[in-house]
Amino acid sequence: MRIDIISLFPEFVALCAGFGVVGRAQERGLLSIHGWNPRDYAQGNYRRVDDRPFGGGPGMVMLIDPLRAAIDAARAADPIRGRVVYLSPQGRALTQARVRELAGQSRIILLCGRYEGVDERLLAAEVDEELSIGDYVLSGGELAAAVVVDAVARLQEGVLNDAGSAVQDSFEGDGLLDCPHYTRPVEHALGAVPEVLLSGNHAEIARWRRRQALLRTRERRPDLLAAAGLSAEEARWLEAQDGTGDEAG
Ligand code: 9WO
Repeated sequence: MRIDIISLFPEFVALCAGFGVVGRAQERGLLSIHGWNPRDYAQGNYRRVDDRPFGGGPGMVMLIDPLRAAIDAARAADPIRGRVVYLSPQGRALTQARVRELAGQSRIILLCGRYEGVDERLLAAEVDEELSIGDYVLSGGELAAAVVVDAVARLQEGVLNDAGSAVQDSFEGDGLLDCPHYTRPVEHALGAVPEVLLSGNHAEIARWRRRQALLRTRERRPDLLAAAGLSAEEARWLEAQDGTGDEAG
């Protein structure tokens, strides 16, 4: 997969993608990231990329032409069309389902704004999809773009060493939050590992994990529970739990 980043700080996004699983994806040639800086396509000695908003008010608005030239340059570098995705708080919510859909593309072009935003005419003409990573405002789209790159990269075939780990993620498999995880040592000053996980009884372990996931999802994200498709037996079991924590069993 090829990802192009249109940004005044394209190296920043690339740096975010340089470590761990995503860095390895690049080393293995499963992912290539290319940055395009509108400043390089801006005119005049000052290479302006922004100007004051019509109608007045605080902040600056990114100019159409340097952004369009940067997008054109990215397009000219590869014949794959690639969807242009703009990261902004006004976008549709990024979900794991949308991540999976993006991960299936052979190319995406991520457009990062700065200042107060981008001239609406550029967005209308060039942007195929506007995405938000959450209901908060950042100082630019770059961190949101890095989130998209990370989420999409780890789903590329061959990136995760264990093929099962992507489907076991929260949201990906059963629509529930993940269960708790434990590793060595069994006994620690901070507590013991739950007995069931040491039992070797895989059916019991699976049931315990599922129930832990149900408890946490009800506690932390009740909104997800409705869509998770509980069996009648599970719903009854959950109903009978008092809701005072994750440790019921
Ligand atoms: C800046 C500003 C300055 C003065 C008055 C009003 C203002 N609004 C903004 C603003 O919202 N700037 C945005 C910064 C413009 C688009 C890029 N920026 C951005 C993207 N901030 N947060 C995101 C983002 C992207 C995806 N998901 C969550 C947040």
